[in-house]
Amino acid sequence: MFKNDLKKIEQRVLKAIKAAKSETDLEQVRLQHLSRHGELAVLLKQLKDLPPAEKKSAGQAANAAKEGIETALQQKGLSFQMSAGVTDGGVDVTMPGHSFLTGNLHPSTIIQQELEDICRALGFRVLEGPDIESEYYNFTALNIPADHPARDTQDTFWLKKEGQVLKTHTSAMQVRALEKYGAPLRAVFPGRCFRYEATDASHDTTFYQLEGLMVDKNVSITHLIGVMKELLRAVFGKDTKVRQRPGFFSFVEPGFELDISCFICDGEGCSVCKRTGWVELLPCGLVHPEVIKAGGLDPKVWSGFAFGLGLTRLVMMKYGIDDIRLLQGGDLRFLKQFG
Ligand code: FA5
Repeated sequence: MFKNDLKKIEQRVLKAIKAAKSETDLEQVRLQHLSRHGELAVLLKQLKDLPPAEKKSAGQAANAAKEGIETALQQKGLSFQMSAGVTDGGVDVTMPGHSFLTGNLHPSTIIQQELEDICRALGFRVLEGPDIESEYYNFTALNIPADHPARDTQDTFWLKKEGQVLKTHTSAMQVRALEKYGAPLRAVFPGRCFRYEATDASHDTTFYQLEGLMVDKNVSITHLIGVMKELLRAVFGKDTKVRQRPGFFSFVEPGFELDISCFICDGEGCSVCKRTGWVELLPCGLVHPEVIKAGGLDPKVWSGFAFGLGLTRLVMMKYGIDDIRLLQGGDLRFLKQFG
């Protein structure tokens, strides 16, 4: 009996809600059916007099009916508000929202962070150096003699202030780090480098390198090759085709150039690899005793390896970017594809 009455009232109220043509109508329905003296309230008062066996399920049915009615009221109310917004100059809630321009990381930053994580896992600490560097740390401390062509204005942006340059390579951090932390040391220095040179598909005047330096007792080429292989495998997710050639840098002895097979053309030859199929990526070698000395350490006790990874070139290989200049071009259509 109770449930039958409840059902009838519920149907009546839902019908009235449906038929309401305005918010005033809706309010009328609310007052008439749902106020303290409305028929629903009157019926609910009978709940307490029901036999105990019926009370529980009757109570549940009453709650469900109340919830159904409240939801219907809310929805109908919302539909009035929405159509009012569309027609009376208020907020049109059916309009698509404004899209906000959100930034994303630059591909070089993404790869730099990835490399930093890999190096940390190999026990290297990450250090940063200044962009404006002294001639001493950039050249002299690295055993680069005063008449070395690398100091030539062709390659270096000299600053007006005597003895100051825009860092030409991250190797400039080697002696700074040795002076500060001593040995044993395992550190990487990501950083921006600047060179006064003509640009092409694989050369820019500003680019990034990631330098690695390990100084300890009895460090050998085996350590160097092991770390290089691990680094490349972690970056590319597979063994990468590499070739090793002798390379000359005043601050390493012996020195090597580690090239990787060009990812842009699959080693076939393109403008990025200058038709050779190989990209110069990872020059490295054993730290020259003069550098160890400049760092305040005894080269008879300490030895080490260093590498200077071409981070920007690595970004090109990883993402298949065939012109380095795109990376600094500031074109959002290009930059938005990453991150
Ligand atoms: C150096 O800068 C040495 N400091 C590397 C080094 C470190 C050797 C430690 C030994 C031990 P290099 O000038 O070859 O070397 O540059 C290193 C890498 O930086 C290159 O292989 C290349 O990947 C990248 N690179 C050099 N010049 C440019 C440029 N203009 N634009 C983009 N990438 C460049």
